[in-house]
Amino acid sequence: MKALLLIDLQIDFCPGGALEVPQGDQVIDLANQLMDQFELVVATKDWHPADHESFAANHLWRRPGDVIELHGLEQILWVMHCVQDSFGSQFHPQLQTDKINHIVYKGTDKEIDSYSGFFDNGHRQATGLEAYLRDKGVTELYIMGLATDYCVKFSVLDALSCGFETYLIEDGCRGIDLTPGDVQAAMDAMVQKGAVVMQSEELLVG
Ligand code: VGL
Ligand code: ZN
Repeated sequence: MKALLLIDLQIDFCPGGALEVPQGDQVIDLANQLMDQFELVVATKDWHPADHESFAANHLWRRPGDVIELHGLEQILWVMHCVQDSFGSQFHPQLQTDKINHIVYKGTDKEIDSYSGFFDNGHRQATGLEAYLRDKGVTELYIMGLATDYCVKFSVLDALSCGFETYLIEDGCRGIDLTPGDVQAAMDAMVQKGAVVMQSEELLVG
């Protein structure tokens, strides 16, 4: 059984959003097309409380991009984004959400960030995504979304360590590249751990 996993296709990660990923909106149409090719579609939502400690605004004198130690983990500070129930936390308005079977919420604990859709950044708590996929009999995961160098990367790495056959749909992803080269390094890291990089057309033809 195969499933499509859409990572964080939310307004805040698209141009005009709080934490915009360049060209993030360009993958929405692709997601809509790909969803028709899958029996099971799961989407993640970055879903932070307003007092989340990954937000620079919640630390005196800190600015976005600063790196701090947060409860024992290195943490990049971000602008406030994807606050639970806020406008920016919604899926991109063009995303055909009726085709999504299940939504996984992550980053809900204010003390720890969660780039991956599977576990928080300290691997302390599971989101329930792995259990859900196993229950559905999923063995192959096709992953796309935002952002390549954060939430896509860590979701792919966790998918691999959970034992899923993991495909990264490259043209369905866009990255932040906070430091130029981050996206390439993320791609290399995913491939090195066993992810298969592919293009959407390989799923759309035929
Ligand atoms: C993300 C930074 C902070 C992402 C989420 O979706 O890649 N990046 N929160
Ligand atoms: Zn976040």
